[in-house]
Amino acid sequence: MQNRLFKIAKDTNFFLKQFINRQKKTDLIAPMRYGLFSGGKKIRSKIIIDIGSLFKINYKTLISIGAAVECIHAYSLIHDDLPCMDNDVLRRGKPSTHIKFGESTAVLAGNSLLTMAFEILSDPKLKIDNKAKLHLIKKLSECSGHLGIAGGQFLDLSFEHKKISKNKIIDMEIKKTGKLFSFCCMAPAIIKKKSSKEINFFEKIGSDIGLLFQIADDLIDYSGKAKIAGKKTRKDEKQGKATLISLLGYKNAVNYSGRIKSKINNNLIKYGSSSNNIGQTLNYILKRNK
Ligand code: GRG
Repeated sequence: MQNRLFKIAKDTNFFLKQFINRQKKTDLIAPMRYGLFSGGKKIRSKIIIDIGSLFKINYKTLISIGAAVECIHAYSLIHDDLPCMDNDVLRRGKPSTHIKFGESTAVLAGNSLLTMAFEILSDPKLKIDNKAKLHLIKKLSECSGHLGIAGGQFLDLSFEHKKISKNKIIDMEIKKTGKLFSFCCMAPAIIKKKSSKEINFFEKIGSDIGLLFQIADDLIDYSGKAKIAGKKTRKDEKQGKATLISLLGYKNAVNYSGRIKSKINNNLIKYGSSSNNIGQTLNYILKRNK
């Protein structure tokens, strides 16, 4: 699993480096590269490859889609670390982008990465039928805006130091973290022009993976080591974050994540042994320590 993840990360980074190298040079490229390449597991690319293998989609096409998603992910982390958001000075064991390059540069590098995702998807070099391409662009924009990452981040910040119900926490986490995973799971079905029923099925699998991922992230914050995690831990409690651990307690949150994993695996049984890869990725997500 680890070797496969490294290979996918390497291929995604290679695609992104080539894409950026083809563009005219600007002073924002250094902070953009820092947000993209200063570590990062590229787990979202891995999920696109895993689900794409269920539909036998060409690896290079999937890597291009993964690269677009990783641009959105990198933007969201740069902005999440800003003083007006979660105010983090450390990311992936290194100074956050705004610490290294300054706040206004970090905002603009983040904006540029967000838009670069759509430059990648709309590139004529990406050999996907135009109708499917447009569908991908629409879904990725929806997952990134007020109905997705940005909306989830808004809820996350507005829930601080308040007593929030389980359903509201889940809704916030699905938006903040799950929507991008939904896109990763839907993208192969969209490329293959599957029915809206099948696309919705994968969208739901993605929100469950996002929830699993977020609980694992909260567990790292709760009990992980800052040196290994590459970021400060025990922050959620200090910042009064509404998380499933703060609501249910550590043990119940672990049990809940186990139930979500079984649910995802059961839903994918119908795809036979092709779903083994995504099963391994889920185990990795739950056991990860960074
Ligand atoms: C600022 C618009 C805006 C959104 C921020 C993504 C996000 C929303 C906030 C990040 C807060 C956070 C730590 C959420 C947990 C899930 C998450 C995105 C963890 C980091 O993702 P990894 O582990 O990161 O895939 P790497 O470093 O491997 O790329």
